[in-house]
Amino acid sequence: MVETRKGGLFVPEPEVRPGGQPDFSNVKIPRAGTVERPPVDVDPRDIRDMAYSIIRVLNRDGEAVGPWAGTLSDDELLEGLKHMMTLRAFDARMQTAQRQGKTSFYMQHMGEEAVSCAFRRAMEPGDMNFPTYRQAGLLIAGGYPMVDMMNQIYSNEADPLKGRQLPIMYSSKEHGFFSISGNLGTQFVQAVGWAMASAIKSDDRIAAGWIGDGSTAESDFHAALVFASTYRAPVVLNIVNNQWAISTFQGIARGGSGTFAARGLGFGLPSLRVDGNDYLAVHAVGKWAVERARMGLGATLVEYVTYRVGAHSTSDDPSAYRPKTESDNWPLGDPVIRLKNHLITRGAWSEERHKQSEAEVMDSVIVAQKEAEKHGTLHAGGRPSARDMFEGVYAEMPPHLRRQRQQAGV
Ligand SMILES: Cc1ncc(C[n+]2csc(CCOP(=O)(O)OP(=O)(O)O)c2C)c(N)n1
Ligand SMILES: [Mg+2]
Repeated sequence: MVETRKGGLFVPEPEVRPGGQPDFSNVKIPRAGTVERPPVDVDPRDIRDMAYSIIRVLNRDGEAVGPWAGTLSDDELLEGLKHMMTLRAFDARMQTAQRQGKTSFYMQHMGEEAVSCAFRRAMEPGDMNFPTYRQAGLLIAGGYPMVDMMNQIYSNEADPLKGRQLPIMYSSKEHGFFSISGNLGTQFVQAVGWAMASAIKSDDRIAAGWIGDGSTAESDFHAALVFASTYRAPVVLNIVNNQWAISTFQGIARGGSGTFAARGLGFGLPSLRVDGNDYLAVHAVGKWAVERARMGLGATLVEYVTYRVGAHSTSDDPSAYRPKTESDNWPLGDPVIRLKNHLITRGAWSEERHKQSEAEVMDSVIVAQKEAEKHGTLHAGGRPSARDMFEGVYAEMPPHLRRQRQQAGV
């Protein structure tokens, strides 16, 4: 790792900055199919080396190989491809909508679609995700209506959250998607707490917590691991390592631990790393961890190795801090193209069908967008009533809020 010194202090630095030649030679990538698949009741002490490897299923020829292959049928894979393509088209339209002033803010998932889309398919109804803003794929793959997502983004009169959340901070209890909190790291402690409550009630529902590479530097991450490991909470703890935390590279939060997964070793947690751009690998590892949790065997820490291709948000310009062509050099490729190629190799898909499907998916997103825009956008059309801001917190409204509502005249 490159380091600078400030007096006696060592400061990790990214290998390359804008203008430099992208270099991922430090990312060690094992061949697909080479990492073992232990039984779910394995003793975590016997698989410590998995925190330093990467579980991969899809090889360079688009074949599914090794012990983690075989969890999904052709139809399930085609569905997964459609979910990822939908998320990508959704992102493209909403990014443009933000530039057109229809919403104040948007965050894309480009390059990371497999992580949330495939993981969602490893869960069961009743399980609960505690997501960040980078997991809208959980909703899309979980069948949540796109129109409702757009209504939320536009804060319009049909916004299910009535304008009370930042755009993209969705919430749907029915779809196992806990209200997104902008305060990163909270997702981990809340997921562990929810999972502990489920276990206390002898329920078999499990939780999944989500955190980014950068946010693992928050105290909440470490506190969550204490409770998750001590009480063997039925939770899957997902770290999405997309290499960047806005403009801060992953080496700062990772520090001397070698990998993010390795953070779990000191807690005695099974700690796996997986190719986050490999839909099949994400699904297989998700299934393994979910099953472990559901069987009462405790928490699993999973690091998804991926890359944030787009800007952090509509308020960010990555060309200020990383080479423009860095994403082209990312060695794990594009999750959509890799699954497409795999399906072609299986004889279940073709380039022509893919092109046609791309157009159909985009059409369905545009139809949803037109429907949502009938209910208004940020500066035009219907908006939530000011009265809504007084609702939804207290079962019985306390007197001071009633007074404020009267003063507001709503
Ligand atoms: C507790 C907290 N501190 C700081 C922020 C501001 N913030 C928003 S996103 C972000 C970067 C997060 O990076 P990472 O955890 O890697 O997630 P990614 O955006 O890459 O998915 C920061 C610092 C925040 N939202 N919450
Ligand atoms: Mg990140």
